[in-house]
Amino acid sequence: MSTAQHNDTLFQERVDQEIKIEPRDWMPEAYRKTLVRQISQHAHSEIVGMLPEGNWISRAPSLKRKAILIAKVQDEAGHGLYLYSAAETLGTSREQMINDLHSGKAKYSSIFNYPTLTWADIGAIGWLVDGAAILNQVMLCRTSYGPYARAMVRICKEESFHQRQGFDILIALSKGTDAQKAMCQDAINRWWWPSLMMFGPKDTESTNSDQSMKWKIKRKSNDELRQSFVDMCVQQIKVLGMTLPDPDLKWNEAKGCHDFGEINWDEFWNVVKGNGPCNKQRLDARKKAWAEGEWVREAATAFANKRQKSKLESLNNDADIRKAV
Ligand code: FAQ
Repeated sequence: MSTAQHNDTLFQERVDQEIKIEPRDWMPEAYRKTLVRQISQHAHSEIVGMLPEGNWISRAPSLKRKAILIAKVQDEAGHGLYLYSAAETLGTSREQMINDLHSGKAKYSSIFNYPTLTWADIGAIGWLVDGAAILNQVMLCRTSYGPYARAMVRICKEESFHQRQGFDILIALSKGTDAQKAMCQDAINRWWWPSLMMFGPKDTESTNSDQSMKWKIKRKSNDELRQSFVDMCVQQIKVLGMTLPDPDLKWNEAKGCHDFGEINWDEFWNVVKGNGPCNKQRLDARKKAWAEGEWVREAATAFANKRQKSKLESLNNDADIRKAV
């Protein structure tokens, strides 16, 4: 057995024994690459994901809803930052990751390329998008790479609050006027199918799943998670008194889960390839924010350098005093 094969075997044994992989541990290059890809895409999704909801901060229907929405959007920024930090531990710079997002090389979740047309969309995002994100992310709390797993624990706690706030918005609308009820149903209709797409392609089409499952980066397949999501939403929609826009949705006694209609995979790939309703708008907004934040990054670096310099100077002074005594 060659040294490389031996290392691979030892690595897989550690993964199988549920020993977390840490930044300084040896890891196959392909494992590192897969993690950088997934974690950076995840980070980009959190940051781009601030945009559709951010649109509604100035139009929230009350001061209370505005304060809650600001807190939620701010949480998403925090998630992005933990995730960029986790990806940096794998030896990729944040600048590189941001460049890859801006050049279109790195992906981010398809869901954030849809527009938020009404206030009910903010409820639907919280309920459906955060709901889908939680299902996917709970399994990632047990992912094999330590820094990613630890970041996910806090993120999941915050996402649970996000989902509840979304559901709360929808409950209020579902008990409102006929126009509010119609707005609630319309938002659910528009966000339902894109939310199912968030889990990624069918297992048979998923290029990364097999290896990611073997390395325990992923613990459940795209289809398994999607099915849990459908089963969960079927129960929750009853509380809202609304419907899910799928005539093929029905309980399958033999399988013990719900059957549901075929996802429009052409639409999914079209959005992933950059041709969704808001892809251009989202990337333009991120590039603009990055350019306008240049002076902040410069100022923060200058401040950090100055502090470092004065810290070194005071250490040198201490050394001089010690020498003199
Ligand atoms: N959109 O082989 P697979 C959130 C790509 S966070 C775009 O199955 P994998 C919080 C995939 O990258 C939401 N592209 O891939 C929030 C791959 O292409 P590549 C994000 C997608 O990695 C809420 C190709 O298709 N969550 O919502 C998508 O094994 C509210 C083949 O796919 C995460 O990122 C998609 N939906 O499984 C924020 C969680 N699906 O890279 C604000 C972490 C697939 O080879 C407001 N990520 N692709 O060129 C994951 O768990 C996985 O990466 C999956 C995809 C499950 C997303």
